[in-house]
Amino acid sequence: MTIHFQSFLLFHNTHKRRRNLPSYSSIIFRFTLFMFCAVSLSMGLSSCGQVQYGEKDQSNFSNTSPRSCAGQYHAKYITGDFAGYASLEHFIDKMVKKHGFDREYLLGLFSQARRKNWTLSYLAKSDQTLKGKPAAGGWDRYRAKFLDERHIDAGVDFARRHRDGLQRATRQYGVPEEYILGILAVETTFGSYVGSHRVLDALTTLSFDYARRGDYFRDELENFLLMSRDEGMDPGKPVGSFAGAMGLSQFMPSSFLQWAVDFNGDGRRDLWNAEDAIGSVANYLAQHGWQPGQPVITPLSTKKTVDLEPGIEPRYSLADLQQAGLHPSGPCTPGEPLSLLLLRYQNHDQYLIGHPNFYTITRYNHSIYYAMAVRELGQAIKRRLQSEAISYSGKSNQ
Ligand SMILES: [Ca+2]
Repeated sequence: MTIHFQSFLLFHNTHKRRRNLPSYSSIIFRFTLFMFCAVSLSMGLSSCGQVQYGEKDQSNFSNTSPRSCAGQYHAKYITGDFAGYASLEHFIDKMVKKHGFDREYLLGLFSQARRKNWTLSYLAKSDQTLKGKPAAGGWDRYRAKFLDERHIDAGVDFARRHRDGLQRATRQYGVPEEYILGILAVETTFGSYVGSHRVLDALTTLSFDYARRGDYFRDELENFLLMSRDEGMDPGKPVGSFAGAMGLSQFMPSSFLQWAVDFNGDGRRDLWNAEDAIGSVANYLAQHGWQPGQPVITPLSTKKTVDLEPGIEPRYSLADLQQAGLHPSGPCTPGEPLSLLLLRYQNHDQYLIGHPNFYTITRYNHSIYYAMAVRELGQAIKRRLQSEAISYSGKSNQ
């Protein structure tokens, strides 16, 4: 797109210097100029500006117009850290054929990408720690990272500044404010830390140097380039987590394409914007099955060893749990699929029922402790807001 536009300017300037040409030449010249502009425009659209999405993506972009690739990138071949990577060249071939990207634009872009070795070693360690059963005290340690005054204060401040957006999201998507707040708190402490790694570097490194999950990250890289083009974003600019998660809500590019919404109405989906992040989190939960007004967890009482296997998956009925000597402390809807949750404190274990809404939170991050921290932090922020509202109301009535 850049090249075509520059070519047009060069020609246009030439045209300005030829104003005194004879009329016949002028007609020929103007016709030539018209044809050149038409071809340039056509090439520009076909190379970069035309958005071609799969069926699944089309509905998500119905309210946005196609935009051009942003950024000044152009090269004839890949230089830099990824020079000579045949797998990257195949990827670029795919982006050109499947989505109509300009090859030289992508060659230039990936010549700027940097290989991040520490990302690879960090992910390899993360894979190892995922194996094995949760250790005693695991929930104490996880909970302590989030359930503190810093997160609660930040949540109260964020809720005050974005009260209208939170209320609108709850009305529109049926998700209570405290769960939106809980996710934004655990993900980035409301934007205090959204990551400092260039998404291009993270995803390119993980796509072509991390064999174990290369397929996954190549899909995310593909989605990242589509996202950047659609939103008119320079793909060399966004920063995020070491794995390419972006914005206050830490969406991966595939989640962005499917679930991000323009909630402040400025025509762009921007997860670094608080209001768009609020709407996008609510939309994500709603689309993953959030049931308004339904419970999330119910504590279980038990006095003997539990024989059932705990886990995220909702594979038990209420009768299954009761037969195993587990009794809910609150009402449960007969017939709903339930998860048996285990929280491992230092000195004891606690079992809870995870209702379908709990399972929905785990679709954001597949971890029982993550979803529990989201819930507890959201509840803590809600209680603080309520106590301050009562305090304020009491003062105003005096
Ligand atoms: Ca927006």
